[in-house]
Amino acid sequence: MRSFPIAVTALLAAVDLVSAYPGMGQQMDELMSLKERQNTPELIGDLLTLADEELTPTGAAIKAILLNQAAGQDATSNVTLPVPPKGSAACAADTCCIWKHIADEMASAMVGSALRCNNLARAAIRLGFHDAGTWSKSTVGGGADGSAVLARECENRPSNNGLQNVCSQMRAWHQNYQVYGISMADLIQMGANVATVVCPLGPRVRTFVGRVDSSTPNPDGLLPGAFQSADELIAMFEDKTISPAALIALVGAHSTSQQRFVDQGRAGDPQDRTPGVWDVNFYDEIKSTSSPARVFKFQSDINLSVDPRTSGTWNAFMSPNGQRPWNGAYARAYVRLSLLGVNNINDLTECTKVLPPPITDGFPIPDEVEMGRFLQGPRNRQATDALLEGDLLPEFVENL
Ligand code: HEM
Ligand SMILES: *[C@@H]1O[C@H](CO)[C@@H](O)[C@H](O)[C@H]1NC(C)=O
Ligand SMILES: CC(=O)N[C@H]1CO[C@H](CO)[C@@H](O)[C@@H]1O
Repeated sequence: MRSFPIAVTALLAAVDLVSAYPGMGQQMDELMSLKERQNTPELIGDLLTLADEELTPTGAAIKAILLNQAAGQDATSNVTLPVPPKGSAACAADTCCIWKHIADEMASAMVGSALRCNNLARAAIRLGFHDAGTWSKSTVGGGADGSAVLARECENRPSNNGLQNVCSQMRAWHQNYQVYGISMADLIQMGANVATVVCPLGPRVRTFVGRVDSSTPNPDGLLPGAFQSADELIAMFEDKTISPAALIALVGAHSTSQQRFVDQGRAGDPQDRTPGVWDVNFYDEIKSTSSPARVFKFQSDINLSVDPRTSGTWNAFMSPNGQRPWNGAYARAYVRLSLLGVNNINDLTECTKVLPPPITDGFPIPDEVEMGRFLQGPRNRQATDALLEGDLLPEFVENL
């Protein structure tokens, strides 16, 4: 840390101080309060009008996360074992109990044989964004209300192309668990957070339940496209109370992804060299002039990586030092995103403890040779499909 030039140090602090460097002490606190004085993050929902003395412990905790005063991730909280069976009185007595059952079921569906996160996981992360992201300060209604599934936005809006399978899966899970009183809105956000933490190196984003569902279609036109300019994207996210720095953290979710519809001729091509892994190679690759053939870059990501308002944050998330600040910044930004349009924040319950543990100690690529061949080679259906499923790549790659 000491070897960073001042500007980089200040930037890392601005991006995410608390969770990147817990307990760094005096020097960092000063940088943080400087940043805070310059640009206090906005509050959202009922937190805009509630006085501090009216806040529940959870309301106060969320407010602290939004104001950069507490971490948005939590690697260690855990449930008490044994977990009561679903349907038991003991399980019904604890709001988070049923969510432990749900999170376990989700986690096992979201990882493949290579221990990378799979298609369902990626889609669940994107769905979390697309359900919540239909809210803005300048429109009415919308947000994290389950409408992506309940109002069939998934099926009816081109912006949700590729999310149909995860929406069917959410519908099936909801069918199985609605008897326990869960909302679709919470199910979708739980899905996103389980998916994020089962991706190797992904943060364990603090997770809250108690959102209210809606089956009314949300405002349309509030989600971004891959050919938009940095100007448009920054304005779109600022209208959601998401700062340019937070936007840069959030788009890092493309670290895991494999596009299908931006260029259908290249369906399954990943956005960095390590699809299914929540690492910072995405930030490197977007700026690299020597990416392998299979890495497919969105123009929107390229534009954001070079815009003067966002390039500093982008650079701070690149390797070799970007992982920790990125995870912290992503988690904080995602807590905000997951609560857009939610007007009962003060009544929510924190259930982070039900999430699987994070994989924090690095992730050696188990099929490095095959991955190298895949990345450098022409399109290969077998390898692409294995990658989509989070499975080990086949040993002998034949071109199809
Ligand atoms: C600048 C804003 C953004 C743009 C323009 C954008 C655009 C896109 C596009 C075009 C795809 C590919 C879809 C396909 O062809 O299958 C995609 C995938 C994805 N996006 Fe974004 N996105 C943005 C922000 C975000 C954010 C904020 C998140 C999450 C927090 C996110 C998470 C994902 C994930 C996980 C995928 C992979 C989905 C899958 O594999 O099924 N994106 N995004
Ligand atoms: C919670 O406890 C279980 C059982 O001991 C363990 O497998 C799991 O890794 C723990 N989770 C976290 C987040 O530490
Ligand atoms: C505002 C901005 O940076 N837009 C650019 C995004 O990328 C495309 C393709 O390089 C450029 O044509 C735009 O000018």
